[in-house]
Amino acid sequence: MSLSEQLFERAKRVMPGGVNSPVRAFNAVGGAPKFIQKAQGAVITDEDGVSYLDFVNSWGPMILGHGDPAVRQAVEQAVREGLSFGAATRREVEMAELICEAVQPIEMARMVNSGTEAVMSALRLARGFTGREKLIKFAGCYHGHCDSMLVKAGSGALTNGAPDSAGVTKGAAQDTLLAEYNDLHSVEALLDQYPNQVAAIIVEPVGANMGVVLPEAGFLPGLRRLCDKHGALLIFDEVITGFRLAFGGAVEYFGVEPDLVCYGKIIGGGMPVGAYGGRREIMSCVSPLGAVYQAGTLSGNPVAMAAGLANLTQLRNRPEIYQYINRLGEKLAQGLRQALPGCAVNQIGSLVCAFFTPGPVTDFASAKQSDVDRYAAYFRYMLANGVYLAPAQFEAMFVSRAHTEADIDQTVQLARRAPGGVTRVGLR
Ligand code: HOZ
Repeated sequence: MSLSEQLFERAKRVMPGGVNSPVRAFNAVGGAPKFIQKAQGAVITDEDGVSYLDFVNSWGPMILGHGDPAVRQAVEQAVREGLSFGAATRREVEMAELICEAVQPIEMARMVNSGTEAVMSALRLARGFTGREKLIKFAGCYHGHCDSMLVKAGSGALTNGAPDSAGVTKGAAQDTLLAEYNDLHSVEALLDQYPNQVAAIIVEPVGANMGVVLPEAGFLPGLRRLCDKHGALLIFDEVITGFRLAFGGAVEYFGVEPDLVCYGKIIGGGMPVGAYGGRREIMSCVSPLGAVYQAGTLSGNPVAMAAGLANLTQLRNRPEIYQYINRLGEKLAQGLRQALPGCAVNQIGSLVCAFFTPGPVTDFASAKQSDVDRYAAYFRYMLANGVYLAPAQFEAMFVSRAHTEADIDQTVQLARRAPGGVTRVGLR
């Protein structure tokens, strides 16, 4: 038994499914999860000393790759100064300034500890600001595990067959209205059906938790227009796209201004963190300025802020990093399109996803057409040959600055020989 397998046996006795986040259990792809001991650059190494080219990248935040020297140095310095004070610090001011500078519509931001917290808080704020109760979300979009968002949710909820989670009360879910991604008519119909009742439309500007699903031209501007017409707020969940598609995230990339933006791990360079922000008028409703309560001892934690600042500052100062990772993302997608015939490969910037269906994949329904057993066979082959992909179809591949052209070539070559690959068509 490998050390990973031994750890998994121990873990299953004391942790649900042996993991602290469902997708890590490898239920969707089979086999025991790899227990990761360390990572450097584009490579992660498991407890058995086996190394893999990493396309998970902690689900997004390692845009610079693992173990970036400046991030490590900043964390070491912060640790020497103190782990947590539960009091205001310089670094959280710098982080809020950086976010406001990066993303035009954000005039004020509040730090929290995860994307889930950011979304939960932004939704409460939208309701407090508008005095309305209903929310529109899109089938297949994942916004963390707060109750009102666990309705037709993507990511691990979808992978594990629980897009509508047990334990969510009717009361918590009844104000969540479901629309179809890339379908403005479905949004408009809900706004018409519930006049003056919708507080906010929340969307992943790029769907990245049902695989990667791109917004069609006109979809995001259309949401902006509908929000303006009906007096609802537009919330971008940029947990995946923030600071990745561009320094200003999807807001900059698509040129559409939401009212509120949510961030998670992406602003922490690998540390647990999140933030939400928006126009001053709206953010002024947050306590202690306003009546919408939200708080947290670890919010703005100095070590998390240090890691995030070191990460984001490099991204701000070196725009060529975006050109590089976006070019590699495109190269990877082009390679996979040839390597995996009959698969729809969606890509935007450094986010890539191969669906085992001819596609096109444009929404939740078309994403679910993917043959997840074929994905699992493909995943297992890639893993056995040293490439670590997301252990579920409905996730993204993340390219980082640490990946090289040769890494991409090697990955594509391997995919050609994998089950489903061009040299293995018909074999499983
Ligand atoms: N929700 C994450 C994927 N979109 C998975 C988190 C994790 O397992 O670390």
